[in-house]
Amino acid sequence: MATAAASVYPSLENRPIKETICLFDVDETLTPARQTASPEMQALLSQLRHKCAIGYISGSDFIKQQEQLGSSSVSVISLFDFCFAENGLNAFRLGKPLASTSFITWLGEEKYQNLVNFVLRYLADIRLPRKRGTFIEFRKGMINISPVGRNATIEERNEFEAYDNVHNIRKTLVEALKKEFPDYGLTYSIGGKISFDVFPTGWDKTYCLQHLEAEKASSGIDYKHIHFFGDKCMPGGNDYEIFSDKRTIGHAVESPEHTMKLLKELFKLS
Ligand code: M1P
Repeated sequence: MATAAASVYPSLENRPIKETICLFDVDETLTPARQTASPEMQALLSQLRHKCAIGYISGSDFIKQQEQLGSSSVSVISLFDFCFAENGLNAFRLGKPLASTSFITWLGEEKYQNLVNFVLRYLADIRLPRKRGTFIEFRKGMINISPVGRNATIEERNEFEAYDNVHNIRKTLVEALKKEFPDYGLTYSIGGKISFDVFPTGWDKTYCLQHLEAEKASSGIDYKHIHFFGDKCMPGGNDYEIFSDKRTIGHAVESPEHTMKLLKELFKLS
């Protein structure tokens, strides 16, 4: 299915703007947070893909992008040339997986359990308006920690976010983790509404750029112009590193509508 859909577009070597790629964050850049992309956004991305390569880069796992950008009949890997889930630790090029390593291999079981045990004890000792399920999500390239739990509904997510804005639940837990594990080489990134990501320092969204750089040797395409669009581009946000990386041209957006406006202006789309 992915190959059939990709064949509608010129091959990467034959795109009119061949050395350009547009990379998009997902939540609040292509879609409202944890929701689906609008038909207008899907149509615009399809138009853009006739001109240059397109990809997404997300801290979330692949299942979420399938829910938000794909559908029951369309695989998300057919909609983008490059799909970078978990900051590029789980990556696809034209529907085919690219090689990568994992968080657990890098950290090791012992340190991992020290971290998990600390977090579970910490969360057991705090009281919140609500707690739901899945407080730690184990992913290939990171773990995601959520005090309210990843099973929270949209209403419960919003409630936690408002509570966290006042009580700094996530920031305080991050500070405690930094203090407890100063030598673990981990980065803590508050990117969404109810959780934060924990990954080896350097495995932020810039991790995916190595896959694009490798294109020069594999397909001969030198992506000289890597446009990145994201909404969390301020220091501390999970788009900051890739937005400010010298290899990218960063665009800070406020919403999916803003992304569409910029794309229309930059690439003369309608
Ligand atoms: O895309 C940003 C973040 O989205 C989710 O965050 P939350 O559920 O807290 O809104 C998570 O998947 C997180 O990993 C990701 O960085």
